Amino acid sequence: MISPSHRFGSESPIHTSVTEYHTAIDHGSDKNVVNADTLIEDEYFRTNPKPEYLDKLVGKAEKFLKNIPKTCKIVLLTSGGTTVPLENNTVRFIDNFSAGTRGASSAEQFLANGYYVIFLHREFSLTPFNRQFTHSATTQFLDYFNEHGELKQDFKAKILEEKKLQLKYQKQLLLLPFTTVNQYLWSLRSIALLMNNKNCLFYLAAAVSDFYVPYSKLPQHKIQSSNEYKKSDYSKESKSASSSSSSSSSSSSSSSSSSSGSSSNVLSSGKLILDLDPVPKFLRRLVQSWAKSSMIISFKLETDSSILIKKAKQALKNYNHQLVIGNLLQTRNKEVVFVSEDANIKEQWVKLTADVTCIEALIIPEAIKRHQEWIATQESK
Ligand code: 9Z3
Repeated sequence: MISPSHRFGSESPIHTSVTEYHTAIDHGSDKNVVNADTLIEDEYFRTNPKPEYLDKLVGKAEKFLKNIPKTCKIVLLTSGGTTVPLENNTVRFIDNFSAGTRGASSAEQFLANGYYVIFLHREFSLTPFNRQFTHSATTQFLDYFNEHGELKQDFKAKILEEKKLQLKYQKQLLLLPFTTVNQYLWSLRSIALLMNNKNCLFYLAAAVSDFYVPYSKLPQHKIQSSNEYKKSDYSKESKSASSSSSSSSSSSSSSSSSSSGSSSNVLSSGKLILDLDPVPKFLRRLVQSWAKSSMIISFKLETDSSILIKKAKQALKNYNHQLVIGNLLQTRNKEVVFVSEDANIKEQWVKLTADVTCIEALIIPEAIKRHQEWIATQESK
């Protein structure tokens, strides 16, 4: 890790991929356990802690939004996959597939079309203008430079091209990070509440987990494999450690994977059983309350082509928003399908052509056209 004195850049960045130790609680106690059946969207925020850095993130969003002229269009664009930590001091987590290509490339297109962009993205995933250089399978960072530290001629033209764009749009773009699904949800809600008007568009390309471990069931420490360290030994040791420590943090029985109320259970065979809760349906809350005056575009990701359109239609019916863009994992870079709330409009496939090699260059103009049409219908109401 780079120490603060060696950090590049002036402003201190928000880091989302670190554990927030202050939120560790005693999961050995049944009083913290929340019944998943009764967990609705609002209860989620009561029972899953607000990220420590959230106020700072919201402050950045407020400052960015304050400087945007009233008539300008703004998009909140989400990108990358969310993680689901299995432990509070997170060693293991479940991840959702997404490199962030769709999001980063879409952001570039929105900027080119005059939109202001809040880019809520998975920390360290692809970002606009950098994306072609930072995650290359063939070129590592230092490969861009010669032995004198100068940029190699081969890369100069492309880097300059992207650098110019980055500078051109720097005032139009705000990058905000998330890592866990909890951080994503808190950030989405907070930013949505600031953007609830018809000039704002929500373009939800992030791959958000459908399952998670509620905070009330999250083991504090690394889940122990039963073979290498028995729970009874662990409890004994951790009790004596906590009684000799001045800290009031509760480490006595919470860390074991098999403690009461925990989401994970290591069987005597060594198998790990995970018990995940469904993530409450936030899209409904976004559409009906947080950003009810804005247009919302969600993405539907499937791997089975026979259910894609059906699932996209189902999402529209369930959440009542304006547009679902469906895509298959296997062909997501080549084609997508627009499924709209208007039953009279048939699904519209958008596919790469011989002269357009970036699918987002086709998706975004169509999305913007629909946003304009939607604004016009809102104004005529
Ligand atoms: C998408 O479907 C995105 O297009 C991809 C982009 C994740 C496929 P990459 O970042 O991939 O270019 O590598 N995003 C939405 C995925 C998602 O979680 N959708 C939920 C669902 O399908 C609804 S919010 O149920």
